[in-house]
Amino acid sequence: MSIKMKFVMASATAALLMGTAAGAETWRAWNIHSDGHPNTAAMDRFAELAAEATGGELEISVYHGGVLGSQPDALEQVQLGAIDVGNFNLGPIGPIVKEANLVSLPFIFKDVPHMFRVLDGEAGEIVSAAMADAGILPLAYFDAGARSFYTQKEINAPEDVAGLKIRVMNNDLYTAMISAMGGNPSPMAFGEVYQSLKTGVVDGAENNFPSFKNVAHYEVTSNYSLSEHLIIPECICVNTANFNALSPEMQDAVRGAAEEAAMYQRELWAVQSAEARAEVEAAGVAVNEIADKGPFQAAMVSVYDDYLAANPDMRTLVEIAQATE
Ligand code: BDP
Repeated sequence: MSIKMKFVMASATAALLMGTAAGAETWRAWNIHSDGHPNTAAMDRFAELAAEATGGELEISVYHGGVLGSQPDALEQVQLGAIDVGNFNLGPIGPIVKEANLVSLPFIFKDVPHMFRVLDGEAGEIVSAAMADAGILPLAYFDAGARSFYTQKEINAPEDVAGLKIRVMNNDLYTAMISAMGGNPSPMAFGEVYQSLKTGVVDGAENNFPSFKNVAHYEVTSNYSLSEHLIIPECICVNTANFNALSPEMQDAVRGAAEEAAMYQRELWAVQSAEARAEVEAAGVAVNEIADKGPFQAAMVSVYDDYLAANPDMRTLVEIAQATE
């Protein structure tokens, strides 16, 4: 039997299981990244797997390159159900869902595996439930590595950030983080950063290697300093009501597709982060290790203190994360 035939039969079986009466449904999916980024491949895979698992009952049209709007706008659209699903970063979710801010506290995680252990545990359950309540239900989580600073000079200590205008994502915690190092934070949409770096509107930004490479920020930057100050997961997140409106079988199928796509994303991420680093280095970007990150962590004490004083109800969540081995 040809592969195509097998697929048709598998789809027909799935369609029978799902019940075909309602007819196919189409979801609009948001993705900020373009071709060549691991998340773009993972979102395409998610759409494919969802179609397969639902026997074609759910068609997901993925709009890449942020064409459906900036991330903060797209998140609002998801809450309203105008965009059904997307690959979102938990950073810009923080201003909407307080609990999601756990992951935006600088240096809260020891490394990426620790971040996933926290997400897979009690803290993660609290964060996911709060997101779902706000209309942004996480189906699975992506690896987004760690974010580090890039500017026209080496950063080795917080003093090196002092006086620099640094672009950050839309979240007061990032503004506080840069201010605590003596820098000038500049919240800005991702799509505007290249031009701002190029024309000197900002002196630098911070991101992981795949995103740094994919949107060509490395072309207008000379140094990437491994501060690794933020380890922010990303999700495949869906409008909660639209997901709940699916039959239980369809929900299982879509969740399974998201989980499998996320596993695929994590594999791609490992390979492509290393490749992206090698590529930007080959293109002339100097990458430096930071011998002692202690001073950066010390500079964040006031950020934690101020944040927890203003949000005392976040203290337990922070403690659970910090106590996670
Ligand atoms: C990338 C994230 C994306 C963010 C972007 C940014 O994948 O969600 O919008 O950084 O810095 O790494 O805005």
